[in-house]
Amino acid sequence: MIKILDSTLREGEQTPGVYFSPEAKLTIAEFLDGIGVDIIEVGNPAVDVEIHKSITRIAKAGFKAKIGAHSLCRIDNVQKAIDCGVDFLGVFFSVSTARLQKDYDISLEAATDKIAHVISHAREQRKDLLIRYTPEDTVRSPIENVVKAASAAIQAGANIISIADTTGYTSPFHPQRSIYNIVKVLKQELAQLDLHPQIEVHCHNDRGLALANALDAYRAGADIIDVTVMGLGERAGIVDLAELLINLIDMVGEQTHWQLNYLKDLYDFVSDHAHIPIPPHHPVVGKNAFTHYAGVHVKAIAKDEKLYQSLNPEILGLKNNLALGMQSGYTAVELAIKQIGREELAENKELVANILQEIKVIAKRGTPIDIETELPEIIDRCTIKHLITNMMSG
Ligand code: HCA
Ligand code: CU
Repeated sequence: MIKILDSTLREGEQTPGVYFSPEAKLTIAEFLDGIGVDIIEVGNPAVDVEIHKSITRIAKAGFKAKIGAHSLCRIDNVQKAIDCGVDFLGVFFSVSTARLQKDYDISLEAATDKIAHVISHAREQRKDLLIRYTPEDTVRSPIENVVKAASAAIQAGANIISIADTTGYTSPFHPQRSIYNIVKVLKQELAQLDLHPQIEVHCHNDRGLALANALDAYRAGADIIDVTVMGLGERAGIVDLAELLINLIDMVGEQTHWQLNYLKDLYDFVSDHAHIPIPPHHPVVGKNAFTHYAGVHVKAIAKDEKLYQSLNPEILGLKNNLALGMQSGYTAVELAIKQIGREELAENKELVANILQEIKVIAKRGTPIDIETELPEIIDRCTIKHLITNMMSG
């Protein structure tokens, strides 16, 4: 079964301006654990003492999920992570030609020795630790460098190799840049050395293809996929948790264990604490994700919601709903009137038509019309007008 690593508390906190307090971090971890995420990457303890404390606290909280720390490829950093009592350690060090030359100024051999040295240190201390090695910017690195570094890491004790698309470079539609091929080739090359690590993928969204690439990697046999809530992360972020799960439930071909009904509350919580609104049209958890608006749509879904919905909102603990505005038709007004408990008025065709006309005028202000608070006022105004007109004509 595919595993999910959520990095909202690590990669997500690398979104400019985002800070999650220790309490918020614990609540987010609780939600993620409830959803059934396999690994929660909480942060890098070397960044700040508060992060160190949060990782330690979450690692001790007794979650089902494995709790992880992120670390530079340095003994002192790795030691800090181990001291937090984590189940999972992620060590990253790039072996791309450009990075080795321009950033680190070391040879591939020296890099490989360093990776092996740091990972052996971690392994010696904790036999049960899940250790991931990420050759950062994997997808723009020569495959021979990746194989060399990955095999050294595995021999030193790493269980997982992560293919990082650090800059959102891969594409399912570009054979030379497909993560599908990279997963296949890396697995093959390592298998030839009799090495069989779990393969993880970390896809950035710079080209808007993070989700497509993650699913492409899944098809190629990746074992673990990285996500964040709202796709938060550096620059354009990474794969969005809700979007990934909603696609995987159709792809895995067996019953999944994910509790999707927690997603909406988790997203609202993260959005509040990150001070980043969820776009209304965001798939799955956006305010409009199950809202029907135009006349033709509302008329059809009144008969069968599947006519304009391929997802079932109930699996998310949600319901579909209506919007009112310029695009609305008669049925929407009837349904909205019933929704606020004024069924008796829905029979009055002339009144409903007047309400629709008024809604179309109000819609020109360009913001949504709230059914619960505004519709009653609109009804009152129209009812009075309606009475006056009837009195005058009577
Ligand atoms: C980073 C870069 C990283 C690392 C991923 C990993 C990436 O912010 O440190 O360690 O698995 O995108 O390559 O997020
Ligand atoms: Cu990243």
